Amino acid sequence: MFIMGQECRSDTPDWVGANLLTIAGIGKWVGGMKPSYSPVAALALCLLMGACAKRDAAAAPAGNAASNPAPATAPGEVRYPLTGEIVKVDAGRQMLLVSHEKIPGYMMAMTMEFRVSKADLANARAGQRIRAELVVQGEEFHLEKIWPDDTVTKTTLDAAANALAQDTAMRGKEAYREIGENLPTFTLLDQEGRTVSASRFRGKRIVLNFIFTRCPIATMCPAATLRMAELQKAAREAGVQNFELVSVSMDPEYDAPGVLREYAEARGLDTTNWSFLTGPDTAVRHLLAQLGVIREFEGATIKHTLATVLIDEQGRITHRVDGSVWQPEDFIRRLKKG
Ligand SMILES: [Cu+2]
Repeated sequence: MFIMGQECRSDTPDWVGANLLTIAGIGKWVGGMKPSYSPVAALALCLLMGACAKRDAAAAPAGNAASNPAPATAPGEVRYPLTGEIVKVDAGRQMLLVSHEKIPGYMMAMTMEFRVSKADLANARAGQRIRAELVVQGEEFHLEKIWPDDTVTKTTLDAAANALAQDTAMRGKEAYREIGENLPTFTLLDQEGRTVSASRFRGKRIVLNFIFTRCPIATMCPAATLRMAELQKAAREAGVQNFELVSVSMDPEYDAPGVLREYAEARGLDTTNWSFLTGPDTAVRHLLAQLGVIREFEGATIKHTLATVLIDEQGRITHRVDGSVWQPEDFIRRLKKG
């Protein structure tokens, strides 16, 4: 399910009220939607779908992994962490056969079938080690938030996240990277669960931003994604070469690779040169800090700013625009110059 604002105005803080939100069925962009924009510096209070979920960790300081928003939990639903190995991908029945480890307090180790989302199914490979959330509701159960959990992937992601954290610490007050400085080194996972490092984009221009799929404020993340899609189309029409779009999730607790894939597919987004990245919260947190984007968990909400950054072929930051008020033409002009 996707949430879209039924109104696109946001100059007053009353959009915090649920009256601006409507829950639409699986769908596409609101066709022809032309949002008007909130003031540039406005901090958005993004109401998460998890509003009904309890937030014990809410009081923890922002940036603490434990302060991530709780999953959107339906009444009577219980969630268990699950680890195991995919034995078979049954595309026809949209099921994964998984040999899973013991689920303390619920089930012993066994091999059984789980229903998964179409995106998770498309990402799944037989023989792959995964971790996921087992969602049980009465007789119904399925897997959500599936992450690759093999040793190589885990080690690579953790090492990169720790290096990035150390880099922030070493830079101290200069952690924020200004125009002219390099994009920090990072390793994350894309919407297909593949490991992606910053170095993969060397030799290409990148436009990078941060979003999260649960963001219900039409003028914030959804508008940013809409802009990126416009930019992608305009860049292609203008014949811009060696150009990639990167959208990093600021909500990795919820945005597993399959969630990002579903987000892109449901909106008909073209991922041939557009990556949706997620990964350890440590990596995301330090990337946000170094690129000057604020994210704060507050109750069941995420308060965040937005920034769109242009990076050149050598990995240098050459331009940035804060907020969702930016014109694709501004970036196209700069992309054409290179
Ligand atoms: Cu948002």
